Parts: sequence; C-alpha cells; structure tokens
Amino acid sequence: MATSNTDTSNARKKEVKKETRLGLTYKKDKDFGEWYSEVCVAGEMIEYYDISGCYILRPWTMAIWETLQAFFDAEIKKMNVKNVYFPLFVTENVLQKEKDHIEGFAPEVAWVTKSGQSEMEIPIAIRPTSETVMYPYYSKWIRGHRDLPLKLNQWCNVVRWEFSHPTPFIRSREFLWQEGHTAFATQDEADQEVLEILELYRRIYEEFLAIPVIKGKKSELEKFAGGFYTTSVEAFIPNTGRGIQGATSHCLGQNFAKMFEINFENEKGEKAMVWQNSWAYSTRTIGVMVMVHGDDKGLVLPPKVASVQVIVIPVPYKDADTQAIFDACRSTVDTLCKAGFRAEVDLRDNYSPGWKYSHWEMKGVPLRIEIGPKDLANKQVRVVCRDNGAKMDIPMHSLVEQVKEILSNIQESLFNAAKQKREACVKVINTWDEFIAALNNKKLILAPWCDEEDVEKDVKARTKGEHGAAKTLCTPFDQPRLPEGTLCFASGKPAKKWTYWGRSY
Ligand code: 87F
Repeated sequence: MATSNTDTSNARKKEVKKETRLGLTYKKDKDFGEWYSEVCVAGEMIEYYDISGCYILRPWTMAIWETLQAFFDAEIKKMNVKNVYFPLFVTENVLQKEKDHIEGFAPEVAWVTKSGQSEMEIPIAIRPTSETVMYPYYSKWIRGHRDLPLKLNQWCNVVRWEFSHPTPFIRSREFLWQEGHTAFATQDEADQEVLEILELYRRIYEEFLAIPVIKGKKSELEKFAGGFYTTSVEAFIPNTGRGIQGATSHCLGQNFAKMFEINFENEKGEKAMVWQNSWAYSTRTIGVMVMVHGDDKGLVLPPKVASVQVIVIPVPYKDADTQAIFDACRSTVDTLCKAGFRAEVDLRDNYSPGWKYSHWEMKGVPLRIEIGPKDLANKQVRVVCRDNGAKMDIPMHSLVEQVKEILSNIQESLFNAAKQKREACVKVINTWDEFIAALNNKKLILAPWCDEEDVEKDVKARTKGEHGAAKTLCTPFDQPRLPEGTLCFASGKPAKKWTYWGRSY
C-alpha cells in the first residue's frame, strides 16, 4: 500500500516522540481516562503487568507510599497501636464464619486450589481483608479487662478479584494498605478512636497530598455491612464529576465479637463482649493525587510527598565552562540536601536541557533549578515552579531560605487550587429536577434527605445509566443549617440531614 510523504513523516515524528518519551498524547480535559493511564506510566509511577488489574509500583510511587506510611505509622504508635503481621491465606471454614456479610463479597475472593499439579486437599483463600484471619486470635488473646484495649495494625497487601474496569491505584486487584483492628471494653473508647483515626486520614489527604476531603458518616446502604457505623473521608474528581472514598474508619460495634466470641471478664467479674473498630487507607490515595493535581504536562507532586522536591539541571552553552556549571549544580544539590530537602541533579550528557525539563515536568517534580553561564556569573540560579510555571532568579546566598518558602507556597497553593475547583463543583439542591440537572453537570451534590434506605435505593434505580447510578457519598459532620420544614429532594418527606450525593468510583 502506498503512503504519502506527509504520512510517513508524521509517523516518523510520532516515533521519535515515543522514543524520547516527551509529552503526553492525551489531554486531561478531553480524554480523562486515557490521560490518567498515560500519566501514571509516563510519570514512571506505574508499569502495566500482564495480569489485568495488577500493576508494578515503581520507585517513584513507593517513595510516596513510604512517606505516607512513615507519617501514619508514627501517629498510630503515639496512640499505642502495635504493628503485627498475619498470614496471607485463610481457610474456607474461617472465611465463611463471616458469612452474613461476606456473601456480597464472595465473587471477589481469589483461591489457591493447586500446588504443583495436584489439587489441594483444602483450597485456601487469599485475604481480601483480614477480619476472619485475625479475630479468632483476638478471641484467644482477650480474656479479662486488663487485656484491653487491644490495638493492632498491619501493613500488607490484599487481593480482591474485581470485575469492573481496573484502574491503576484506584481499582486494582492487589493493593497495599494498612488495616487497623482494635478492641475496647466500652463503646465510648471505640467511638473516640474512630474519629481520631479519621482525622489522621484527613491529614494524609489535606496536609500531605494537598487534596481537600469531606469527613462524614456513610448511609446504612453504603456502610460496611458487617459493622455498626462507617465514617469516611471523601474526595472529589472534578474532571469526571465523581466522588471517591478516600479512607474509612468503622465502628464494628459488637457484631464480630458475637461471631468470633471475643469476650472478656469486666471489672465487676461479669462476662462482656468487646467493642471493635477497623480502619484502612490504601495506595488509592496516590491515584487520587495523580487525578487531582496532574496536568497536560504530566504529574504534579505536592512537595511534602515528592521523592525529589528539587531537580537541578545544568544549562551549558557552547562556549561556556561546562565543568564550572556542573560543579555549581553539584554544590547546589549538596547545599539543599544538607538543609534537609530532597534534591537531585541531572548530569546526563545524552539529553538536552529542554528534554530534561520535559522529563522532570512529566514526573511532577515541584521545583526545577537551572544553572547556566549567566547564572554562574551573577551568583544566582533560575527556579521554575511545576504547578504554575512561575520563574524566578534567586541569589545563591539565599538559596535555602527561598527554596523553603517556595516549596511551602507550592504545597499550599496546590491545596487551595484543588479546594477552589472542588467548591466550584458543589451544588446545593432542593428538588428532584435540580438533582438530575446537577448530576448531569458532574456536580458534587449537597441535598436535604429523609435518610431512608428505600429512598436511596430508589434514587439509585432512577439514575441507573451508562455512567453509573448516583448514590450517597457521606453525611458531612459539618452540617449546614437545615431550615424547619425542609423536604427530602427525592421523597418529599421531611428532611433529616444534608447529605452529599453523586456518581462515584
Ligand atoms: C472483598 C472480599 C471479601 C471489602 C471485600 O474497610 C471481603 C470484603 O469485607 C470485605 N471487600 N470488605 C470490607 C472491608 C471492611 C474493613 N476491613 C478492615 C475495612 C477496613 C479494614
């Protein structure tokens, strides 16, 4: 088949582009789904694997995960939570103990049925979550009130064999998380811990990932079925108009204590059941960060979690003293690292400065420092901010102070920009027609609701379509005033509360 000259030259152009990995093919506002996958791979966070729904987490990802982990781990240790590690496998017998609520989850459980060529005598499941793995031992370890509270946490992987569309970080068949499982003598202590943990989750999103979240309570339909009540932090993705559950902190009540006979002798010498909580956040946090902050040039990493906060790039012109420029770059990095920043220099001689700019923009490094002959002569460096492209020349002698200030400004302005975008999507509604209009406009809907399960089911049924049904995201703890006589937008009955609704991940 004949190809025209322009066709061949276009194809060649594309190939070069691919080879050098410069630039994204997709635009965030136009093809969000494709943009997201592309940015995860091109930013070197994720590599696709040959099993659908499983992804390789590259160093650029793991460094972020470790930062979040270091924060959370230290905080829960202050709360006297201890780390443990329970096995990956669970027998059918034990898994079924939780059958009331496991029923709905059963299709997602992955099983090992063979070893080598022989069928296993008893197939074993891979944990989708560890209640059934852990709670038999809580029953054994808790005897008297002096054994309480028992507060354990594990950092591990879990497997849920999802059949809906897999998405890196957001919906993967294996993911990393922490799962905390605690037992108390009283409901009061359990209630208090639920909120303490939820506050840590808020801080992960808002202080580290620069993503605003809403703290609230899940509806009866959306809560963890095995529990008493569920609280969550909810984020929002403006581009798709979808809410996303960021992390959950459950009070399990005494449901599992009943099932697993987790009893203790209280101070009066009577037999009592423990009150339990469980709570988790996962690598999904990182996906939300990519979705919220990324742009058409690639990732945008908040300085607090970026594994490289400052990338230094030499800009040697033809006749310039390359060695002196390289030395200045090295010493700049040295100064920054000694001051506690995560800085690196890109001295590779097989790439141009322009190529390096694009490369580190793609990877989302918050701040770029360029050093050329003119900067050297003026004892200054050129800095460029990843988030808004702002450029400044800063004198070498005030490098540390200024970098500190700029990074902290970037952190703050990423959060403010994300919050502003989210606020622009919030729509307060009162009627069904307003609800449907807002839903079609990709809004995060705040609506007065009667809080009846059948009404939520009805809303789900009435909004079913190719984009998925609307559901409740949470009832925010921070409730606006509900004027007397306000009616539920869906049922027309008296409203009991303001609740966030929308499509969700
Ligand atoms: C999938 C398969 C089997 C979610 C599942 O949220 C069981 C489950 O129990 C399952 N997917 N869940 C709910 C998990 C509840 C709870 N577990 C501890 C948490 C926090 C950490």
